[in-house]
Amino acid sequence: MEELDAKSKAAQLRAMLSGREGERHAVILQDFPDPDAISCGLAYHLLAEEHGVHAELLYAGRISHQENIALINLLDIPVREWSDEEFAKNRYHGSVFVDNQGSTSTLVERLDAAKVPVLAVVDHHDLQNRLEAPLFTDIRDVGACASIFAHYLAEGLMTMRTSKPEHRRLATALMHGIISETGSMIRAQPFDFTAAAFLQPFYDIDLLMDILHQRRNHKVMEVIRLALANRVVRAGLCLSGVGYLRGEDRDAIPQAADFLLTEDTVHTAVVYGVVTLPDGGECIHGSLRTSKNSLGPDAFLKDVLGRTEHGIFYGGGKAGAGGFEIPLGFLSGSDNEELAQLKWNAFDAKIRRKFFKKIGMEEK
Ligand SMILES: [Mn+2]
Repeated sequence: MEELDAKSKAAQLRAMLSGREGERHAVILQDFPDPDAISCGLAYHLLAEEHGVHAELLYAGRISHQENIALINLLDIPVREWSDEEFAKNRYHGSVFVDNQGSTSTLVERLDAAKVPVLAVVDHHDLQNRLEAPLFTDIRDVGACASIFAHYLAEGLMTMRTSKPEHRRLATALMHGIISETGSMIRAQPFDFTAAAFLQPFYDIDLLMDILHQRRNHKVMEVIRLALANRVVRAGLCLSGVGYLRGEDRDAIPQAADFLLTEDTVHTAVVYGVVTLPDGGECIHGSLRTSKNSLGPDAFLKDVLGRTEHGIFYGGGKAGAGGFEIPLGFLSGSDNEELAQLKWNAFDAKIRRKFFKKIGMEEK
């Protein structure tokens, strides 16, 4: 059944791409792209190229995780930060969302405003209903989005050759996406394993090692230290607020959550902080990691945090992991130290209260 379905999706994607020669597509990654998203973007870029379509990988936030920077540099992946002129002058014929459905990208409204139609969505998160009727949709409950693209390749959407450096780089990127997204295959499903088996003859072992063995920088170590010091654990739920962070250090948050989850009494770790955005605004970013099978991060975060006045959920997730973003709006901006501290204390207390209330462990 899975195979049949995969076949029809690959064929549908081919049909969507054919006859579009000369078009330019915007591949939208989440604001803080991870290896899964980046590798999917690269896969679409190369698949599109086969059909004479030029696809550009764009994101609105920042790439800061040392592993991701190494991935982009070592594999020469053409990804760049979105800039203001981007959607003007009918630059793009369509947009493509990979590893997200628009709910973790601030580019959706800008694409709407520029009347760029959504062509395709390929994702493995729960259905978000954020995007209007794409021509092609492939949303599956699998370990990594990169596995979906690997299956397209296995289905012959593009003939992979070990003699082609760009194909080896793509296989390496997708393999890295699968490894990092599935906790080194521990959370992988059969679909992810068959994807990895297909990629194996093509990926570059030395490059993959280089990307995986990036060391943590000082700031990440510092955020982990703060997360450790500030953590509160109740009934297996560990919460930790790390205060204010620069945009470029935002990826320290999921790394701190990964680390807090390694404590033996903890089944779920949530780390959050106030991140300064490029436009000077502020936004609370949080990451959830769980090893508890009965806890679905998507439903849990939606339930705990609710939604904005526009009906958009503050958070969401997939098996084992989730994230949330709460814009501070009017309360954004640099304040004097005292006001900044008051502001942090209020948000920190509010978030802790909401999470602990959900598990029946309200703070006194
Ligand atoms: Mn993913």
